Amino acid sequence: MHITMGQDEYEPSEVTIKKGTTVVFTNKSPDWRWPASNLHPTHDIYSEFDPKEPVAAESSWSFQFDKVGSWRMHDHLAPYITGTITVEE
Ligand SMILES: [Cu+2]
Repeated sequence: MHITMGQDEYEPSEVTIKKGTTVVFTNKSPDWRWPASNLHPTHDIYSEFDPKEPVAAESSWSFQFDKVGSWRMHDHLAPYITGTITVEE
């Protein structure tokens, strides 16, 4: 599964995956990106879903979703960019 981090949005911004799926977040914006669990700024709802550092332009960060649920996310450096990853059994 692949999500592009663009200038102003995730593409796609809503996805449904099976538990254990790895999602690759690729930064196609010219700026740093930082995908993370809500809530901003602590990312406590799914604290492992957080690269803990920025993702440079043209770079990627991968995360394996092992928890079933509907996980809202945002960009930590541009919190108006939001999305939802739903993880099913
Ligand atoms: Cu944040």
